[in-house]
Amino acid sequence: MQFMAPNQLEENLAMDLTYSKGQVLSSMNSKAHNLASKAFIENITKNLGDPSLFSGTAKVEKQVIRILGHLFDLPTSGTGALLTGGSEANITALWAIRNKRRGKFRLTDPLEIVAPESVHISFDKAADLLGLKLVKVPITPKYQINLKLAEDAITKNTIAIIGVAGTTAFGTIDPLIDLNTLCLDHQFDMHIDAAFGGLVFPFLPQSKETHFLSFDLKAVASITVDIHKMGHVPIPGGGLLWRNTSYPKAIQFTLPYLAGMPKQSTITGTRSGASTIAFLSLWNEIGFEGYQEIVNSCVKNTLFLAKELEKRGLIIPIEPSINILGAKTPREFPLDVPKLHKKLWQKGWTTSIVNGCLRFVIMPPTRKSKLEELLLLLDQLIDQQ
Ligand code: 0PR
Repeated sequence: MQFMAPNQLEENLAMDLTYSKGQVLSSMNSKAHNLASKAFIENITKNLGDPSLFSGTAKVEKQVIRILGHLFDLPTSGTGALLTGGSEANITALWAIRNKRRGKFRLTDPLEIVAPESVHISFDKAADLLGLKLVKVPITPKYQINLKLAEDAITKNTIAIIGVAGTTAFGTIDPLIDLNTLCLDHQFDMHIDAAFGGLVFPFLPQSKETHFLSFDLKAVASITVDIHKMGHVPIPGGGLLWRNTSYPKAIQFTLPYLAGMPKQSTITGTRSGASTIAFLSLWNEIGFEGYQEIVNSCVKNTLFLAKELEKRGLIIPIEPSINILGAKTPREFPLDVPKLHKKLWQKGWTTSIVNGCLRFVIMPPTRKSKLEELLLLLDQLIDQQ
């Protein structure tokens, strides 16, 4: 039986946009580094779900956890897992915190998580799946959690606070040191969603001093850090780091029918090791300095775009600290944000609209020369009005 005309598959795939041109500015994923793609393709059948068959790949996962952990001062007692992405990592993190903490509560107590309004939708999914109440706290004009309101939102049923390092909207980072103090005062956990920012902030100058994205903050139970975003490996690749083994143990299942009776603390059973291997081979090749170079060039290009947009009369409400930028059009501007967004898409440039701003995510294929092309197009669009 044939479900499609023979050439339909090619036709359908030809409809997709591609990252390599550097015109996709709406995505946190991008074209993977060539070295990572090569390693990925060579290892597509590796399964982290069966460590007795793939004991070498299991070792690679441990090494990747150590590398990622090193960026955030993960203690030697720390551990982690490589997952499908930030959503799975965030859901898994809350699953572990819920199971670890729920013993102290009656079954009927609705357990609560306090989070900034800026959190990714994966926390709404996690709360729904895990039967948790997600209490969202308003954010400040700088797009960070409002600390006073966060404190007010805490109840006797609160089990954790979420901090975001690199918000989906504008790449901002919550005041982690203050959130840590709040958590220590009330004796509950903190989870940091650094799905995007986790492989950005550690490579910026003075990052540790400014942001303290680190397990040195004693309330931090876990950190999400994706390798398929700023890690430049093919999808799917997410990472979750845990301060110690008590968290994965709280969600641990033994597989008695597999050789070696492996224990799993992950949602999925079969788990591709390809992106994990791709990350290690890329890291072995380019290392900390290589990542630093990529990150700093993305951030430099973002600041260049911000400055040029401002020159053209657009408003940048939040000074970008990483490679995500939001821009507004003032009332008198010839094009409003939805119109600009639409016209750019028609010309093959994808952006998104967040909080009334045109949002640009500047990934490695979008070089400065590409941004100059975009600015030229913008000038033409303005002239045409
Ligand atoms: N945490 C943060 C801070 C995120 O920004 C995202 C994804 C996640 C968690 C979830 O990660 P996964 O998508 O890996 O599960 N943020 C992007 C977003 O929702 C994901 C994305 C990527 C969307 C590429 C579109 C796209 O083309 O905007």
